[in-house]
Amino acid sequence: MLIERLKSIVGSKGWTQDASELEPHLTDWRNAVRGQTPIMLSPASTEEVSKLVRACADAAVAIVPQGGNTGMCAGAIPDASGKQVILNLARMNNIRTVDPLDFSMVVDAGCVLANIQQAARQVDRYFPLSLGAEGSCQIGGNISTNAGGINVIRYGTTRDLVLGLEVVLADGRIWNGIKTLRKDTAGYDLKQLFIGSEGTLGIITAAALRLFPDPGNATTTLIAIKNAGNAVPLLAKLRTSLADRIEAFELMGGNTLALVERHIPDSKIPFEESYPWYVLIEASVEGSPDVLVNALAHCLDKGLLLDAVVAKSKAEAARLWRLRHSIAEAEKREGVALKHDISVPIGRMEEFLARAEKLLREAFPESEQFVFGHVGDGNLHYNVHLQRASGDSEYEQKKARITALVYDLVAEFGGSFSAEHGIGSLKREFLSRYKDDTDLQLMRGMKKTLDPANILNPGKVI
Ligand code: FAD
Ligand code: 2HG
Ligand code: ZN
Repeated sequence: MLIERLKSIVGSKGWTQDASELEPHLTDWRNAVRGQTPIMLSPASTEEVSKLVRACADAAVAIVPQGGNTGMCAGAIPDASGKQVILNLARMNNIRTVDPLDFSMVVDAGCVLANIQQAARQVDRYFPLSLGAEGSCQIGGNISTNAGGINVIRYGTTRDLVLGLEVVLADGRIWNGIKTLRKDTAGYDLKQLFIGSEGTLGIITAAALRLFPDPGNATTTLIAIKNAGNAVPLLAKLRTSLADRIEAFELMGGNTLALVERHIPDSKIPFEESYPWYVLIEASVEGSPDVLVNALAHCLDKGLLLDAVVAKSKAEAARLWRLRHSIAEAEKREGVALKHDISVPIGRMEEFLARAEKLLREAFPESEQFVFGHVGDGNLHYNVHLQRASGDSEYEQKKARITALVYDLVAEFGGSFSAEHGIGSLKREFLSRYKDDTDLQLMRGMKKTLDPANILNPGKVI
């Protein structure tokens, strides 16, 4: 009965029950989780989303919002019960308005991130959110996970780029918070509740986004460094010398880039010799490239860097960025990586890395760390590979102990066990372990208020 009602709301183009069409929507990008669903709904408008949610609320059936399904914590995958419906936003992909004078645009939630960047560029504006999955992730998914990516150091996380939202609430009401105001202190800032809530408090159907002047052709440089600790003073020096015009500052372990060379065709680290660590930077120094060259020379003199390659063309820059953006894919091809998307205070990064390495070497000598990430934001992907030498249960136990070791150390350093990927279903147990009781009580209270019947993405986050 409900299924027929849902089908009639979206019409024949808006649903599927076909097993092969459903297949890619039932498992996450990492193939860590597999779920089941009776139907996937693909509404074409906010009104359709509203009617679908009302119908599901009437029948007390759970809804799992899904964007590009590139999330790292399986938040967009239904559980195994076969009862939760998937609500996929892909058909809601209109750029509603782009206003270069207001430095803003309004887009449907299902717009693919790369298309949004392109639409901004067409009017000489810049939307800075950028990450490896930008060709397939959707802005609704980015907002729901408060995605980070490579440009946070200059422009902030997704939260800082959202001016307004339109959200369908758990009872089907449409909350219209689409505004492009920079200043608005009239009451609580409700949009903040939905940003980073991973589909558990409402379904985002549209967003007003903040645009920036196009920084033009930035200069891309790959720098070799001796140890990860040098990245921090290197960044400090470059930020001051370049008047903060660093757009991206990404750290990559030598073994991590070697993994990319091994698995990704036509990828090559552009140095004659191998170095222990690399930093990829993007600096908007168009018109005054000497500033960068001089700053790099100074860092060389101070022993902060070993070697550097400045991209001489857009194609060369793209090849360097391809190395960085292929890491997740290379790790996937290599096999199971224990992912730890952590953040620690930037000033204590070196100390954290030294302690973590020592603890892991002593307790799990057979493990290897693949460390990379957005070091300028204090956010590292501290991924650990463990050969499956032992039986299944021993292997699983070891994985859990490694994760506990990393997260306990992160907690000791006052960091976060989830810097930019969210909680989804994969990190729920850690939320209750590492969050304060008052945090958890407030979060549960919000969930109860906004979704009292628990139909929005149950089993995720909280
Ligand atoms: P999905 O995976 O479909 O969904 C993610 C969560 O949001 C789920 O809980 C889902 O229910 C919810 N959701 C989706 N759409 C909506 C909506 N409209 N309303 C309400 N809830 C919704 N992340 C980073 O932060 N930084 C990176 O650098 C980064 N790099 C990546 C590189 C690769 C190669 C890959 C595969 C992923 C990467 N990610 C990164 C993970 C990142 O979270 C996602 O790529 C992206 O933000 C998720 O968007 P999505 O549309 O795929 O969302
Ligand atoms: C990245 O920065 C993504 O490339 C993915 O956040 C991180 O695969 C990972 O661990
Ligand atoms: Zn990342």
